[in-house]
Parts: sequence; C-alpha cells; structure tokens
Amino acid sequence: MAKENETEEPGLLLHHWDADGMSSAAILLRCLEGTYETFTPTIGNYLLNEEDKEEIRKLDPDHTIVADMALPKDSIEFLKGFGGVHIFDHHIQERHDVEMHHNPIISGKTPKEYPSCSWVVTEYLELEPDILTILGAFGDRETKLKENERAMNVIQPLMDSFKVGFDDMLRCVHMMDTLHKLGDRKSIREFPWFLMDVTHPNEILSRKDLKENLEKLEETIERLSKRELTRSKENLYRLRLKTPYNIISTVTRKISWSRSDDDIVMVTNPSFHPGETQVYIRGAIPNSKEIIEYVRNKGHSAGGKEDVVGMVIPTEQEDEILDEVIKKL
Ligand SMILES: [Mn+2]
Repeated sequence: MAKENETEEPGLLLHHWDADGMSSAAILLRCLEGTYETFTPTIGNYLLNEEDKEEIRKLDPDHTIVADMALPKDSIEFLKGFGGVHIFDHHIQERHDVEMHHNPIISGKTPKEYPSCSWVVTEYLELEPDILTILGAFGDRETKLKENERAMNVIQPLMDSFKVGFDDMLRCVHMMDTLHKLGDRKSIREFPWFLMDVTHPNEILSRKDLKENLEKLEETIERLSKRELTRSKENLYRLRLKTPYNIISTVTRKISWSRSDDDIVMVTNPSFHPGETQVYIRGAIPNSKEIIEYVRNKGHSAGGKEDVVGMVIPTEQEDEILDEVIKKL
C-alpha cells in the first residue's frame, strides 16, 4: 500500500466520524506514504450524498481508503470511478467488488476478536496495539469492553503503562465523540492528524476545546431531557427538539430510562440537518422490525433493535410517516 501513491493527486482517506473512525484513520496516516486528504461523510449519513460527492469530485483522488464505514454499493461504485478502493471495516456488510475489502467479521470472525476497526487495522499492518488501537475499542464498546477478556488482556497492560484507569479512557472517547455530536465536521477531518502523534491519553484529556464541548453537551442534554412531554396515545409520550446537536439518541435514552418500562418515548429533531427530521423511539415498542421495514420501504434510513428505533425522514413528510408509525405503536 505504501508505494502505491506515486502520482500527484492525493489519496482519499474516508473515515467514520466517531472515535473509532478517527483512531483508525490516524493509525493508517502513520503508515501511509504520499499525500492524503481525510474525509468524513455528512454526519449521520452512512452513505455519500450529493454534497459529499461534489466535494470528492473536486478533490479528484488518486484512490480511496475507507475506514470503519459500511458504505452502500452505489457509494463504493462512485469512489471506484476515481481509482482503487481499499476498505478496512468491522461492520456486518456485503463484500464489495474492490481492490481490497479487509473485514474479518464478514470472514466469520467475532466482534469479541475484533471490537473495533482500529483493532482490524492494527492487526493488518502488523503493529503492536497502542493507544490508538484501544481508543477505537473504547469508542465502539465503552463499558462492554470489561466483559471482553481477550481485549482486556491487551488493554489493561497499556492502561497500566499509561497509569490511567478505565474511566479515563472512556472520558477520552467521550471527548472525541463531542465533535460529531456538535456537528463539527471540519474538526473531525482534522482530528486524525492530531491523533497520529498522540502517545498518551493525557494529550487528549488535556484538550481544552474538547473539555468545553463536553460541558456544553452535558448541560444541553440535561436541560432537554427535563422538558415536558406531550402524551399522544395510551403509553406514548412525545418530545420535539430543535437542536443543532446530534444528541437525539442520548436524550431519548435518558428520558426513557427515567420512565416506566411500559412507556414509549418518541423524540423528533428537525434542526440537525435542514430538511431532515431525526426520529428516535425507545421503550416498550411492540414491533420495531415492522416499523424499520416500513420506513426503509419508503426509501429512508432506519435502524434499531427490539427496544429502540432510529430514523431520518424528510421533514415535509414527517407528519404523514409518523402518523403511520404511531398507528403501529
Ligand atoms: Mn467502529
């Protein structure tokens, strides 16, 4: 991979906007030769939209490396139009027809063995696990890492050598993840360049800007979760936010956890992306699968689990879609 980029055009290093994506990109930057442009898609979109594509066309990359993002086929086809595509990932996804698609999870390995993309990249490059390797894992797994003995056997000695604890590492990734929660895409793209020189967690913990971000977000989440809900059905409670921050999942979880298990909480926010409404539903959802399918069949992004559904729908169709969703609740 090192000698590949011998032309004038930079390579494109496209990474997820979260702590794992930024850490994986930083590991790659340490090893790549030639010039690279870091890029993250529009926050919240697991695909390349027209704006993203326009920017990539302007960059006209020689080739692309994708880290920690399961992009759909048409986005990958778009990238292939510029040159070779190499993918490092750990999400469940279809195997793409590209130069290289390295994803141990689709080859049958378990998330316990590969808790993050940073883990995948570290192993692929035959590096010793270090601060960046474990930052990615903390970002994606948080406290669940404690149950992963295999991963902890790598993480614990590193934390000991840094003289930091589990909570300090968690704080690092929470600080890093403030960037996407605040929608600060520019800083996300710059962060791997800072991260690639980091050797100790204190270099992250001491970043004043990230500390301030964290305080601002915590204060906002606290305030919004205390807002009065409207009751729109038997056990369905709703809240409409108008926040430029990507915090709907945290706010919904906080409200839901403070209420009875029989309640359903639906939170909407039309102010993160203009024209799009984020929707989060949490609690005693009788049929989350059916709701996800309904929204996907309408051509919109939706996902979730038994007790949580998240979606992004056009604001102009919000009432129509949510009326149908509510009928199913
Ligand atoms: Mn990841």
